[in-house]
Amino acid sequence: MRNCRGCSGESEKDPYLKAGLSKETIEKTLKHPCYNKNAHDNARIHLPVAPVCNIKCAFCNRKFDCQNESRPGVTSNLLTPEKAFETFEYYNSKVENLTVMGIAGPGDALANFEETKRTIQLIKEKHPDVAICLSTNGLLLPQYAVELKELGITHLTVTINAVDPSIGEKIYDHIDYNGKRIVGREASEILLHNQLEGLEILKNLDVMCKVNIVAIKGVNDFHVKEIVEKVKSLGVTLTNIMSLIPVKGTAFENHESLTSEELKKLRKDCDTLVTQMFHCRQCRADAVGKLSHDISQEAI
Ligand code: CLF
Ligand code: SF4
Repeated sequence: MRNCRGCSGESEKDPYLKAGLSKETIEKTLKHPCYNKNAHDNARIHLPVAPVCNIKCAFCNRKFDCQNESRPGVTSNLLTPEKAFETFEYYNSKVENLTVMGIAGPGDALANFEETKRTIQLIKEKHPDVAICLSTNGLLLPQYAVELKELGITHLTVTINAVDPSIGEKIYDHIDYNGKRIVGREASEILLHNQLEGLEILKNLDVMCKVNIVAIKGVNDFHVKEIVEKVKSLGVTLTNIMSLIPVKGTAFENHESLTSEELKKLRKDCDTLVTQMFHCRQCRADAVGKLSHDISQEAI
């Protein structure tokens, strides 16, 4: 049975929740350390099963993890779905309160759909209570949104860095779509169209959606509020603004980042529209543990 904002009572207590979620998804959201800042004692694990990416962000160096949801300049080891399942089992026996499994790269979760799907199936079958969380650039979201819901995902992040293709074309070099490489304004238009259509489909599918935004000084930072307003109109109740961290070997390698004060101000300004994440750690694609204490590189 689906709960509305009024009858669940939870959304009023916690603005991180969106209307129309089932009781089960609300419970999983309350135990999700990214979606609920109070869930700091809950842990998440990222399973890096998605190596390929189907777009090219100008700030991304593909030697490293996807920057739209990860710490720049970090490389994660790749896993097959079976190995990922073993890894989950291992950490689940060692880490308390492991309530979320996320796929956040190192490329795009949906550009590697078979691996993503198999991994979800393996975890879901044995651990139905674990929240399944994905992050994506959204290019393939309209194609897979319904299937993702059927597979049991409860949380999904789409990174949207522009809702105006004339700004988007400065951020996205190309997309690989339907067997073709598309560049320039057209690439940005298709990407945006699919990101918004994907969110529209998920609006009524009992999936808690978040939008990540990489703010780039002088390129899209002045446009972030418009992005937040647009996704709000599609039912998104949580956004996560991150500052670009320039990476060597990219067009933005010498670009100035937002200062922490500028980022805080941007988040505060946008917080009046949609609840903002202030506690993102820009994790690795193979992160494990609480947000405040990543143990992926520790021997346990
Ligand atoms: Fe991972 Fe992302 Fe799911 Fe969280 S991270 S896929 S929503 S389980 Fe969280 Fe890490 Fe920030 Fe991402 S702190 S980078 S927002
Ligand atoms: Fe890189 Fe992620 Fe952009 Fe793909 S979506 S190009 S992996 S930052």
